[in-house]
Amino acid sequence: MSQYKELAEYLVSAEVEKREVVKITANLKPDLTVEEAYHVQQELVNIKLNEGKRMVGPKMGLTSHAKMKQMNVNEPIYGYVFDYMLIENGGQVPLHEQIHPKVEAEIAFVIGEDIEGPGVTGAQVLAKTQYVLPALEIIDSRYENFNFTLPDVIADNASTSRVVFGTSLKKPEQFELDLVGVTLSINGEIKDLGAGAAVVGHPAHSVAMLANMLARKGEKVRKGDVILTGGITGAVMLKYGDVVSGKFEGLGEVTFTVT
Ligand code: OOG
Ligand code: MG
Repeated sequence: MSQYKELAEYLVSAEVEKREVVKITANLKPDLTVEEAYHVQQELVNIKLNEGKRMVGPKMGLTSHAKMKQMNVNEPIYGYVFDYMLIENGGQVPLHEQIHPKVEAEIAFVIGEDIEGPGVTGAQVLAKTQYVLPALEIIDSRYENFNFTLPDVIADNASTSRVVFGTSLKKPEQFELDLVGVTLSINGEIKDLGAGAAVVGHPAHSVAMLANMLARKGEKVRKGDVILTGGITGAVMLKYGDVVSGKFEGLGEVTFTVT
C-alpha cells in the first residue's frame, strides 16, 4: 500500500472511531509537504467514494486573514463535503459522533455552470453561480487539540465534519456578498460576528481561488457543486445542549442543536 493511502486510513479510522490522533508531522511523516498532503487527501476522498459516499462539493478553508496569519500561510486550502455530513436546518448534531467540534458561519455557493481555471475571477464565479445560501460548518480536526501544521490539516480534509445549510436560496446578484453581516450565537449569546469580506475580500473570490487551485490537478468547479467558501466568523467550541444560530443579513438563519 502507498504511504499516502496508509496515512489516509489513519485519519479515516480516527474519524470513524471518534478519537483524536497525533498529527502526521509529529512522527509518521515529519517532512510531509503541501503537495503530498493533497495526495493523502485524495486517498481519503477515494476511500469515502469507494464506500459509496457521495460528494456534495469542495470547500475552502483558512480564507480569513486571521486564520492565514495564524497558520503562517498566504493561500487558503480546500477539502470536500460528503452527503453523510449533512444535517438539516434546525436539526441535531449528536456530540458522540464528534471528537471536539467547533462551529463557524459561512456563505455557500450553488454552482450553475462548470468553472475551469486558471485565471478565474470573482466576477466570472458570480456569473456562473445559480444561488447563494447561508451555512454553519462543524469542523472537527482529527488531531489532538486542533493542533496541526498546514500539511496536516490538508491531509485531514481541512477538518470537515458536518454542515448545516440554510433552506432559502437567493440569487447572488441581489447581494453585495462582501457586505453581508453575519452573527454566530450560542444559547442566545453572540459569540462572534463578521461580514462576507472576511473571506479573502469577497466569498466569490474564494470560489475563484478554488477553481484556480483545482486547475493545478486538472480539475474544475462543477455545475451542481455546493461550495462552502470559508469561515466568516472564528470557530467556536461546541458543548452538549448548545443551541446554535447563524444569522445572515438577507440570506436567513441557520440553526442546530448539539445533543
Ligand atoms: C481548518 C478548517 C478550515 C475554514 O472555514 O476556515 C475551515 C481548521 O481551522 O481546523 O473550514
Ligand atoms: Mg470552514
